[in-house]
Amino acid sequence: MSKIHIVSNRLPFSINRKEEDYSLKPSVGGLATGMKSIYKEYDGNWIGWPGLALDDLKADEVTKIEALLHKEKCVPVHLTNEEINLYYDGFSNNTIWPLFHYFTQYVDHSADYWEAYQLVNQKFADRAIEMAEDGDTIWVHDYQLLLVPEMIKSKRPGITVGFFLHIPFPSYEVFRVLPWRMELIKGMLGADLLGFHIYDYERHFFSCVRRLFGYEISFNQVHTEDRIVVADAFPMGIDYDKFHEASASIMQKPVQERSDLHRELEKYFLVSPERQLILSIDRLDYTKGIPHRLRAFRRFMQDYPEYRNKVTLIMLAVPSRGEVDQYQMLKKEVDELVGAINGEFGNINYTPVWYFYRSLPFENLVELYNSCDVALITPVRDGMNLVAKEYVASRTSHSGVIILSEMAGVAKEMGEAIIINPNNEEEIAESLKRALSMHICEQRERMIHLQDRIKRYNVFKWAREFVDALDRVKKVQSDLLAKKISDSIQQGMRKQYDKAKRRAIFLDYDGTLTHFHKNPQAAVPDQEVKDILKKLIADERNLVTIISGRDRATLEKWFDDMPINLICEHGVWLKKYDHDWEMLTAVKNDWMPFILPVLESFVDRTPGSFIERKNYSLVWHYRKAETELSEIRAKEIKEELTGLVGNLNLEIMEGSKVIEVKNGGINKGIAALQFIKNNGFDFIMAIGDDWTDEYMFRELPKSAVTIKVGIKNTSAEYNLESVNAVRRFLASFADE
Ligand code: ADQ
Repeated sequence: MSKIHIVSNRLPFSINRKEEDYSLKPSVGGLATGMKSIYKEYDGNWIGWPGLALDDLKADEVTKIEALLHKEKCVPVHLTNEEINLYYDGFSNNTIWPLFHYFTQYVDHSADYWEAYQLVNQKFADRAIEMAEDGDTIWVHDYQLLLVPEMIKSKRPGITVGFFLHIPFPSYEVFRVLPWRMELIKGMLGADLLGFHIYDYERHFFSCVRRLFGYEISFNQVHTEDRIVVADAFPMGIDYDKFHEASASIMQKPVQERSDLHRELEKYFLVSPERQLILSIDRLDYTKGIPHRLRAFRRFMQDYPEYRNKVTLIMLAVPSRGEVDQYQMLKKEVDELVGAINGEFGNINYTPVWYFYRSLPFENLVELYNSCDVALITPVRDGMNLVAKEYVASRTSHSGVIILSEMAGVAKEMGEAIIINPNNEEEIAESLKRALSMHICEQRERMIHLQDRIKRYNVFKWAREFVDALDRVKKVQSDLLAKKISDSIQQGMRKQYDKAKRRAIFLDYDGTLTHFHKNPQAAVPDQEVKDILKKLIADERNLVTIISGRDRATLEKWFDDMPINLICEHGVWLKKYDHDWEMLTAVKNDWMPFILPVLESFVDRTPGSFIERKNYSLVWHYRKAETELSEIRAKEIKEELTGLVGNLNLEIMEGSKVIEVKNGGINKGIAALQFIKNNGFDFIMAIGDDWTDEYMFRELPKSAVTIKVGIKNTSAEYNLESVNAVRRFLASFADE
């Protein structure tokens, strides 16, 4: 069975040092729980940083730690203090984290960080590659390792790579700010499957891919030059039963066995049974909107004085990234706000905000989830937010209300929560009032629905769905790759080719022999193409024809120094190398004055697009225009033209970033057929990249070798992945 290995910044254990002795402490986070089930089941390794700096360890300590980790099938990537400082605190947490959470003002673009990020990502990739064999899967996690998928794939294409991003993926307008935006996307595109928490992040990612790389995206598949990459949304879940069962058992414990915190809470309710508790739990991070929440609570105390002395906000903040300036400032702001609110509304018997700046043991966390009437979860940006799910899972009584920010990924799954805008203090204050006074029947109705969903789509299901989706991606890829020309297929073709006495070779130009250019007139044939063509032509048995949508003048100018046949404007014109141009079918161009104004109106409204006038067709080019706008415009233009072309016997053709209006009844297939008619060819080959070439693939005799460029659905018999592959393929015929 092929294995699944996990790569994440941290290993799922932390290392405890007691004098000379070391032990491992398992992490309890969501990722560790979900992934443990996978890497154990699939007999893989977990590759990650063990959490201690290499410079702080002696050689024998490293050996001891490695041995402990080895038993758990964990493979350490050791990092020095400097690497941690630049790669982790630096690029990961000071560049990507603020940028991806829309805090552009905090983004640090230090080149040192970027250097270290690349080097450390390479370390992770190398370690992962060492552990995996071809056919295995490596599942890479999160924003610290965005370059790893490509680093693995480029060295070992036989390994399947999955990637999951745990934080938001920002919109293009934010992402474009980064100097290394191309590199990050390229890194991610090394994966076969990319997972995001919600569709919005996936959509932003696609938008960046389209705009930065111009790759075609159909449904959720990105077609790169030589591969298909799939992206999808997988909302991460929690270990529901663990929280639910812990909560049930804690509540059944006899009083003397209960934790101090639990007893304190009970005492509090005993003294004032009317009191209600609001819970707020996060890492102390500027993305979590903690000051906004405190201000909203102050507003609530002001607007609804009847709740003073009756409602307490329990605010837990886990210390996080304390060495970073912004986090220190945040801590100060939160301390001051808590002080101000308690000063303003508190008295000897009443403290409105109970503030804890520390991490709590699991049991206490569940007790709090269980005891608080309202969970106030108001991040300004959050990839998912598992606290909301943990609160739901712990509510064994089915009561309780969640107030949830629309900016958290989890809000998409929790329609039954009260959804708020975290910047709207008034709305949050009102929602607090609504939550605290919500009838118990309504609370239960909402909570039962939430529990149903979160229990079903738990962290194990989430991990399983990702792995199943990876299998489906492999199937899609292998179906498309089934047409790829292997060495043995190529040898077979070669035999046919050698035996043949008269060969017809049809070659499309743009996207087949040469890459697309933003300016079509710049796509002049380079020396390599010319050399390949010349060698093919030098064999007397070969009749080589460039078959293109281009106009006569351009093709003639580019190929006037070689004895080659030309078919242009998709089959309107033919020029045998020693003859004049002839028209294959009688066509007209008196329709142009009707169509031209329509195209012009689209040029005016789509900056960067332009019109090419050929003798017998008009082309609207939009490769240079802004991608998303031009795709909308392309749909509009087709709709508008469809109403006009019917009566004029015209056709609308959609090529690669072009819409062409031309005479009906003409295409590359008809032209190629006319050309080979009665000519006794015993070897026919056609290569092309877009759907205008599909006519050729369909019309030519079954015995013809038809080849589509790019991994796409096609009626051609074979696939070559790129222009470069076409050149190599043709050169191999030309050379021998
Ligand atoms: P985080 O930003 O860490 O995760 P979150 O998903 O809420 O955010 O997870 C926090 C975890 O810490 C929870 O499991 C919670 O129980 C625990 N925790 C919080 N306060 C605690 C305390 N005082 N003591 C002990 N434990 C405490 C990132 C992304 C999220 C995404 C997750 C998972 O930022 O958006 O949901 O990854 O993909």
